[in-house]
Amino acid sequence: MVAAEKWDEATEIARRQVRNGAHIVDVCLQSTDRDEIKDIPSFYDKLIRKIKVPVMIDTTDAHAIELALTYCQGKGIINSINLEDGEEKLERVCPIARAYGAALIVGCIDEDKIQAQAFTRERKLAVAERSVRLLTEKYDIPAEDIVIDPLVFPCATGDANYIGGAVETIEAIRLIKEKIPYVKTVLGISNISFGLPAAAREVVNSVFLYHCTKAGLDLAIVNAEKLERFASIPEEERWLAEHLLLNTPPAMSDDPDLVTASDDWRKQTPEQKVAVNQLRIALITEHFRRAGKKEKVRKEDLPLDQRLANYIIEGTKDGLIPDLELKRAEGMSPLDIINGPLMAGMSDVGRLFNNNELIVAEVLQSAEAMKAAVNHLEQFMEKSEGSMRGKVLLATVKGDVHDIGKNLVEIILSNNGYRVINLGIKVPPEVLIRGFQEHHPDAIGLSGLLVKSAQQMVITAGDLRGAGIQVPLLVGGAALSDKFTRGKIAPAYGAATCYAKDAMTGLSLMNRIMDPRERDGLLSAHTFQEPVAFPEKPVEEPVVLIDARSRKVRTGLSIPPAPYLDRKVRDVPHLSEIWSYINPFMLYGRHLGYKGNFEKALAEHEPKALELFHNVEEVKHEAAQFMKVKAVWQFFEAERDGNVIHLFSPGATDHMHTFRFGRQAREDGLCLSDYILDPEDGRRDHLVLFVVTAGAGIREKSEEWKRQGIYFKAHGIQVLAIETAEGCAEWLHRRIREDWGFPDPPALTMQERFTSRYRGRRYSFGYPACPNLDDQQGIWKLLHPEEIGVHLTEGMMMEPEASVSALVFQHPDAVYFTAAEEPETVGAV
Ligand code: B1M
Repeated sequence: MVAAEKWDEATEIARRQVRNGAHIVDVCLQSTDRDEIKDIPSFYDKLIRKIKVPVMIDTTDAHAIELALTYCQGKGIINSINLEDGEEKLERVCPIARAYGAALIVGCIDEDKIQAQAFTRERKLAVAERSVRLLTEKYDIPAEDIVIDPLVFPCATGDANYIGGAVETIEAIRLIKEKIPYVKTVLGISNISFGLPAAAREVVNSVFLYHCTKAGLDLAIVNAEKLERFASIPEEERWLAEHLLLNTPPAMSDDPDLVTASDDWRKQTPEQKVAVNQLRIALITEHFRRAGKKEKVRKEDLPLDQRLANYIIEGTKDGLIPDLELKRAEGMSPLDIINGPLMAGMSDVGRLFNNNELIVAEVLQSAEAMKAAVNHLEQFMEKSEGSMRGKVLLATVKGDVHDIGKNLVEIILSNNGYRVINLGIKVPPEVLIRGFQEHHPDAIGLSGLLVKSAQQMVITAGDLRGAGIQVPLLVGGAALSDKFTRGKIAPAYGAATCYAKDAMTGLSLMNRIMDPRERDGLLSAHTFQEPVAFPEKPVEEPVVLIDARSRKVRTGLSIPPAPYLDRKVRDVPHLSEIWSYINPFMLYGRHLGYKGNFEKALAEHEPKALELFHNVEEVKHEAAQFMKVKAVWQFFEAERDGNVIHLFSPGATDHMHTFRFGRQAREDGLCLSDYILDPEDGRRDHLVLFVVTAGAGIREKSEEWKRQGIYFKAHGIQVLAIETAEGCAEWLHRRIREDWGFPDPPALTMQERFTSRYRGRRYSFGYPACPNLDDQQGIWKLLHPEEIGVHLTEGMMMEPEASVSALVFQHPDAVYFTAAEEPETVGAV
């Protein structure tokens, strides 16, 4: 590829290595028949756009090193220098390393005329100690930036000089880690198995790596695609490899010389050494000859159909088109290729997702590969031809601007053979009915975020029924539940109504609906004519709802003065600052599907975490070009009156607005009004209202990428926008605390901030403490968030979708709680 200057394909290997778990990519462009200096710009320019892991620059040419370093983001690693020609290489390369802050790989090689490459553990340690002393004391290289390479000699070439080399390397690592603090160690593993059959090499490499890692090895240069996982190596093969590496004599042999040989290769006689080595090489070679080509089948050796399915499963497009062309050349029609190997890949993606072996982010990359394949094949298909498994009419219900969930459903369905007519957001029933009459879909999918939207789904279902529409209805959305679907929506619709907790569930429901063997069973199981009586909560003793302040909330505390009373409207410029307030669990876990503690995994360079992090960084990179974060907030004088809070313009006697809140339906229940302290010497307490948004232009950008089949970015930008809005709410709340005179303790961590370990609380209408969304109108009346481009829909949702509104209380006893529903508060009482 480099010779053919196929830079895209060549750099794709790096991406595949990272996908296969590489934490660093070693790049060697040095070759006798090419001009490395000329190749570096073409190769590195593409490379750094594809991978976000550190690059190890593998060359001896100082100019090439410096040129390559100019492309490296973050810390580069120079591979390598040594003392073979004394300090010459150090003089040439160390200044460059210092200038770019690059780490240095130092080989255990010196000027020794007999054996420059240190073989014994003692010599390796000696050369390493001398190198580190020179580098740290004379060339001012920090010890942390030094990576010692104790060298690997092949153990199976029969060359007597190298017998025992594996043991010496393993023991040298142990010594170096013990004697030279701070430095790291690295090895080019694959040299150890040079000369063995490929399948034996993978096993010997893995077993050697295992022992080196146990000895303290930090970095290993390996072909991530060809590394057999130690745990999955059969016991017998592990044994064969270990005895070859350690040159262990056989327990039984009719050759007395062998049996008496010491287990420690250094105590073996030269004859014994060679004899043991020969025996071990013969045994492992014979085993793999008999085992036949067990070796992991190289991609290119896989059957074409399997390869085509793998592109989808692995979400890679590298080699996809040529293989599609190969398949077409075999005479298979484009439609059969789609419905055959490609769809097989997509259904495997579904299975792996349900087994938690693939996360949302990876499913999106699989969909991208599917889209690329279908786009390519469509040019060879009759217009009339279409691999349609079914047609789905999809919409977010009236009054709701929720897009992100619906779009994910569209991406998954449309790349599994379904034609999706996406009617968009805020879709009233009459538009849905017209859409049905125009497209005659096999099913209708309704989406919505809020409880209000779930209620709108009941109305919509009733209107669809009224229009005589009875195709299966699929519903989904964050505030929706299977219970509500069966209990309320299904009876209103009168035909099959299925709750889909996520997009992949939506897909498996559609697959069953379109499968004649499963259809009737599924439809009848999801048709509920009568509202399903759910066991009602035991009727508790009716608690007399009082409006007395809960005793759990202290009074008589001094009222912190408000810093300002005028309305603040801000464009929040520093995106990276706001992004530091994003809760990683929500962004990487909840929305992109990462399982486990993302931050910890990232710190440990866990491959999936790394790749996801870098893919999101790419989205951030794009978002930085156009994402706009805006905020509006204001402190209001506030007085409590039972369960209501009156807000006043500065010093006014008549209140300008009243919010009525629910109280916990229990003894001494809490109510948000309790957190407003009574006036003190005529000085009122305050309540802050704010609205923030990061949604401008997001939908348009996401639609554009969705049309182009760039699904990770299409979903990623929406996810980033909603979490940026939430991050901005966290950022602004902190700022309000500072302005209000009670900044967070300096030691407060962001994680503690995400769990509200600070004074006061912020509450958003619609959330349990103040569930009445209609109160949003009060915020709009007082704050005019239209000025930052946020509008309220008839369903009390904020448009754009990535927006958050909140009330901020300063009371130190404020906590989160669930209040009883309260009659609406609309306008001044
Ligand atoms: Co908030 N929010 N939120 N919110 N938010 C909820 C929904 C809420 C339940 C939290 C709570 O009370 N605990 C609550 C609603 C309660 C109620 O209705 N009263 C709520 C509220 C009140 C609000 C605000 C009003 C708060 C405020 O600012 N005053 C506000 C409204 C925003 C607006 O008006 N524009 C708001 C804002 C936000 C954020 C923007 C910060 C953010 C994004 C919202 C979004 O997704 N657009 C957000 C989030 C993240 C949530 C929670 C935590 C998670 C929602 C989520 O996962 N979205 C949610 C609480 C919770 O669920 N635990 C909550 C991601 C999206 C991909 O998932 O929408 O579920 P989802 O779609 C899924 C499935 O539902 C399914 O597949 C999709 C993909 O897997 N699916 C279908 C959906 N549609 C389908 C159609 C199908 C099939 C499957 O047809 C075939």
